[in-house]
Amino acid sequence: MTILIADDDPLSLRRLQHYLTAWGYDVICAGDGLQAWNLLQANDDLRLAILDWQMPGLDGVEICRKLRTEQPARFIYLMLLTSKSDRRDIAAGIEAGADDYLRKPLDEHELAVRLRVARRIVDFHAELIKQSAHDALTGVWNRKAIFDLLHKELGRAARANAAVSVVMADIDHFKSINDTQGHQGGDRVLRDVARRLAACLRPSDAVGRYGGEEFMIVLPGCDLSEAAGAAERLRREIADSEFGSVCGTLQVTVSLGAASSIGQCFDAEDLVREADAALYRAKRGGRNRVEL
Ligand code: GH3
Ligand code: MG
Ligand code: MG
Ligand code: MG
Repeated sequence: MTILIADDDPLSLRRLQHYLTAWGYDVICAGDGLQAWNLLQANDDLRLAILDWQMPGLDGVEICRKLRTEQPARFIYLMLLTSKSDRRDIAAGIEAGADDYLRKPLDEHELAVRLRVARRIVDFHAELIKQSAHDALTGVWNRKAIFDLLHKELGRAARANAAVSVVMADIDHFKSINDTQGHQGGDRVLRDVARRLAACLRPSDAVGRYGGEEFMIVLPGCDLSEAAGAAERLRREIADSEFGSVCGTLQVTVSLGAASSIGQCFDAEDLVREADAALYRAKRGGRNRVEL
């Protein structure tokens, strides 16, 4: 975990850095408030910052207030570092958006226990974020998360004049799998299919559960023929696998439809609609196949 620390007093900064690195944290240092602000903007995945109250340019309280008002949806745990002990000052710091404060001169034990509180909240938040983006049954991205990802990739691709492809994959005759295996057996097949699809993809690709037994795969940088190749690889992986069930092994197949954004200004919904139409053709054409 990375912590941003900001203090205009080099000695105090070095002391804080010393403790934190000794406890295994990665530390980013800022020597004044403006530098701290710029580092906060450049590293939007920072989850914890310790900011000296009094710094030239932008002070710690101003940073807290600016972050909370300008980026209210951003999660970051903020600790103020201060020699102020007046209760009204402390309350003002917390009112500005700080989560906690540390008194100067820094006490090692107090730092350790307050950091423990911070970690509990930061880790809990990270777990909530993770759960809210993943499908509980299969562990792949959920529908909202995979759509968000597609929006992001399309934006990036438009700026870089690159392609993004979408593959929709739907398990064939899944209702009869449920009918013969029971709902729990069907769930197991869903989990296995998701795992195998994910294992077949490159790290830059992503798979999400679009609905019931339908998966959406986002392939950044892939044109339509590369997407067709990827979809065929996925089809074969599922068709060639043996799926465990209570009564021996089970054959499962998927039908897939692919569409690509290249050369056209598709928005996410259009692209998914295209891929869905191709999937429909794959079903009509006999299932266990890929259509474009
Ligand atoms: P096709 O080849 O045309 O896709 O036929 P199908 O039977 O796969 O498609 P259909 O849409 O008719 O049925 C999908 C079934 O998936 C119906 C629904 O009960 C089941 N299903 C949806 N979500 C879940 C789930 O989370 N667990 C289980 N076990 N079944 C689910
Ligand atoms: Mg200072
Ligand atoms: Mg189906
Ligand atoms: Mg379906």
